[in-house]
Amino acid sequence: MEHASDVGLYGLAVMGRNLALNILDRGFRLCVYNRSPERAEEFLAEHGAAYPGLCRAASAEELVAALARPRRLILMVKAGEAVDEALLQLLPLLAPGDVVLDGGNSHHRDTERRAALAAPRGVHFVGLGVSGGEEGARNGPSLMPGGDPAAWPLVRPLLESIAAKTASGEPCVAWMGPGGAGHFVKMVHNAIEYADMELIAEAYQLLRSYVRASHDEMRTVFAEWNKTELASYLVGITADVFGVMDEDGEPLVEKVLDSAAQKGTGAWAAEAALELGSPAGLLAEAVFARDLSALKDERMGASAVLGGPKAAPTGERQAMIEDLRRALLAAKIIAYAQGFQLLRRASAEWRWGLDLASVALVWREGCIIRSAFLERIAEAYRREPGLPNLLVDAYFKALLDQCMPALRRVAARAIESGAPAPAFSAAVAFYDGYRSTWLPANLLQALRDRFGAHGYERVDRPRGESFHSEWK
Ligand code: NBP
Repeated sequence: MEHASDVGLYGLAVMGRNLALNILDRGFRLCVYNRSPERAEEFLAEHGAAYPGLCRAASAEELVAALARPRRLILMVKAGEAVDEALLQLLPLLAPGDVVLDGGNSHHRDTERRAALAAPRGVHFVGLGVSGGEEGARNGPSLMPGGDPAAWPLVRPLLESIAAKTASGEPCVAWMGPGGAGHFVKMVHNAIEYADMELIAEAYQLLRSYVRASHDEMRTVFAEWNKTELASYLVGITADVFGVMDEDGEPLVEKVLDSAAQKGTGAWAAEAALELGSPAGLLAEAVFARDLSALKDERMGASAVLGGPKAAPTGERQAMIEDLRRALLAAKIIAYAQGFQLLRRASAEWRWGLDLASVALVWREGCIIRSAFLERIAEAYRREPGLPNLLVDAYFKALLDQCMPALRRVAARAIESGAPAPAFSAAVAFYDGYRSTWLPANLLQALRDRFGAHGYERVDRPRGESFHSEWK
């Protein structure tokens, strides 16, 4: 087994197992290791015969000894302490020039801390964003590597080989940047995924409650929307979900408890947006909407106490469905605009030099937010790499001109009829805020100066000059 393997994989839960098969299918010799030996034993028993290039290590020492140098070792363990424990175990065994890639959903700051731990040994630590769930890992994920740039040439052939490919054969992987850039981009991907899903859920709620569409109709509506600018993996699988019936013939989705979970990356993105001062209310609302849904028992109690409108809005059905399609498209553009604005802020703050066109291209296939729409985002950043916000790109501005009136109607109808649509509402608020030449922040500044002598700038003086007044 000595030095026989091209790649090592540490961690054989759902993602690790699927990634292992993907790596083997691309012709790499792979050595696998898992903390509990049963998982690795089972994996070898199941797949050893089909893949002669597969071997199993019984310890971290054996895993490291099995790898050709410079070693390429992917960690696919639970994000958090497990990554630290695995890295501390491996570091003393590794040599200068070896590369460790953390394929989990780690926080970008943890990645930077770990890279600093690995650097004195000459070991390159790469934060590798992996998207697409188990299906992506198996058939080709979207990959977002970042960290020590010296590692890129060493891992590029492997990552390009296992990544998802576009229709024209381009691999959905690109070097994101130094430090925690790869994991930060993956975190923003997840925040956009949360927003995409919440907007779809709000459209479903309104189709159900005020268009009173049947599940069969909703399946058709989403399948039709999937042929428009909304064409995407998530819209496609939404149509599928409406077509699945429970044993009693009722739509299965209605049997699912309305209490959503979250694993943390969406919340991290909202925290990063707050930290960097990058307005991302829609992305944050998508996380809070899950948190609110999880208060199921409290909501049940409050529904008996708090009043609100009951009447469903009326209107012509087809016109309302088309309004919902346009509202979904406009709000989706705004969600992506907030996500890319956050990436731009982070890149400027930490000097990552993120190529936003390249980020959009990497998400075109393999990941959960994959869609044709991302090609348009890439084009926008190719046209103008310094674009301040996607909303002002000519292509997206034209779509927003067509769709914003519908988004306003949908958000207003939702509010009037008492249907919570926080993401649609946040989308309108961001759009209007971003296009305002004047916001009431002058009063905020005056109040801050009144109670805390924070100072303020004046409209009739150059920026940067601070004034203080007696407001009493
Ligand atoms: P899990 O996140 O469920 O982690 C299980 C793996 O971590 C097992 O191999 C387990 O070993 C190992 N592990 C743990 Br727990 N503690 C350990 C420790 N102290 N030392 C060494 N190994 C330890 O696996 P997953 O769902 O395959 O996800 C892997 C990573 O990929 C996570 O960061 C996840 O967030 C990310 N991710 C997941 C998805 C998805 O769809 N599931 C998508 C994208 C990214 P054991 O067998 O001995 O317990």
